[in-house]
Amino acid sequence: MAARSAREAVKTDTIAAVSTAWGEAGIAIVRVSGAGAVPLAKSILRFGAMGFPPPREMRLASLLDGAGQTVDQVLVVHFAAPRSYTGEDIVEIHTHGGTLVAQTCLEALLGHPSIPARLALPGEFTRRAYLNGRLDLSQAEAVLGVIRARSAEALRAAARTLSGSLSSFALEIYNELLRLQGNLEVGLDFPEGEPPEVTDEELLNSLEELSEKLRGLEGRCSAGALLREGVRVVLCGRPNVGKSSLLNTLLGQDRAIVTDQPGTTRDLIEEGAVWGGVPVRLTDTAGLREADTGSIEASGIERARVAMEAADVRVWVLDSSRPLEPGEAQEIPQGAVVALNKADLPCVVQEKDVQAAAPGAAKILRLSAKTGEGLDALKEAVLSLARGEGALEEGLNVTARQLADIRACAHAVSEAKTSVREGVGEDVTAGLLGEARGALERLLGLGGGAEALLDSIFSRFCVGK
Ligand SMILES: Nc1nc2c(ncn2[C@@H]2O[C@H](COP(=O)(O)OP(=O)(O)O)[C@@H](O)[C@H]2O)c(=O)[nH]1
Ligand SMILES: [Mg+2]
Repeated sequence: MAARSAREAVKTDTIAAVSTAWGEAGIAIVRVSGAGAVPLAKSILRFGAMGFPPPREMRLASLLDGAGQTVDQVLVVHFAAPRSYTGEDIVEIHTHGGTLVAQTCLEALLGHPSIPARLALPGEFTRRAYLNGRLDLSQAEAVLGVIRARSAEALRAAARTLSGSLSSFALEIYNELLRLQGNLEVGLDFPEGEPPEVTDEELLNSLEELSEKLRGLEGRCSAGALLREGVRVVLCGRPNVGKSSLLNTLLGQDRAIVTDQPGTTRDLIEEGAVWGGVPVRLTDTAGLREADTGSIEASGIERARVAMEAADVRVWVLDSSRPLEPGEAQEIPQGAVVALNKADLPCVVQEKDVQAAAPGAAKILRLSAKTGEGLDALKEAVLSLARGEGALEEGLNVTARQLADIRACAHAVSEAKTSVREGVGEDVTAGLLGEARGALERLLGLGGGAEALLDSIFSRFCVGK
């Protein structure tokens, strides 16, 4: 009951915020949403002879401060409920840029003696859009994807999700699950001997089709998650093999210190780049070797290990101009890209030697941090590892949470297939289909997302969105 009334309050308060970034700029936009939006706007604005604008028409007005003095000439637009971003009455006041005008406008709105309004919480406008059915949860999260996009490709993926590509595809799967589950449950109510609604073969075919669709969706979403979160790439290997040089050449700038003294890089160095439309976070690490415990170098090595754990792709750097050190090739982690650096020098270590010593390596490439030779191939190898099956042009911008929901759905469908094949019973299969459906309900926020989930999603937004 308490939770419900909190939610009602969230829905009915009038909220206001400055929706543009702080600082000097051409304009700033103050946004008000809720039943008090129009009367509040009228109370702090003075319009010319034409009066308050009809919905979706912009008009000039004077913004008044508490004492009735004109503070600024502003443009005002009004969106009437339910045809607005939040589904409520919205008024937007476009002031001249500069923090003070927008702040004065906001204070005038929040300080009205008889029409209550409060400052919006982070993401609250978008949360209301979701609560009022203007967006589903996957679209609401895509709004943040659009705001945070770090590359043009990521922005396109977020826009596809926002326009409903993910929702419509997921809804199609959802409805199919509902239909199959319904058929099974009808079958359950039939007395012995009645013909079943669907044969096992039909059911298996339908489930197979669903699995296929979910695989496609998962591929598109992993590509999109990549675009959204960026790929974390860690450069690791023994000291002096050229990790810092490689970072610098990849970035086109001298970011990390390069010396011929082993153990120079001690802290992690992180920089962002965009490769082939994908945002990448590159981390240079201290060389991995035994160091005196407690030394500065030892703590750098510990951080390097943590960074390696968290990375999407590990690039293991070797110096191909000198024989490998004992145990060096054996340290190469499974699935790493091996960079045989210093290819500009006479070659001592061959690809095939590394292949034999580290059969788990995903790719072995000769390159030179000094001349830049082989670096494009390295970028391509990193991206193709991170991307997996999905094509970026089809990518849907999803969060890790959404990807997990899609995977949970696919998992339940595949369990359902097994249960049909093994003849475990229709009630079990129906239960699994219900689970699959539940995962999609979470994805889309159908039937009202749990309050805690909504809090965690919308708290990542800025105030005013
Ligand atoms: N010839 C040549 N020297 C390199 C190359 N990459 C790095 N070096 C040299 O190798 C030494 C160690 O490089 P650094 O980047 O500090 O290695 P780190 O300890 O792995 O970070 C420096 O003297 C670099 O100039 C390369 O591709 N070719
Ligand atoms: Mg270094």
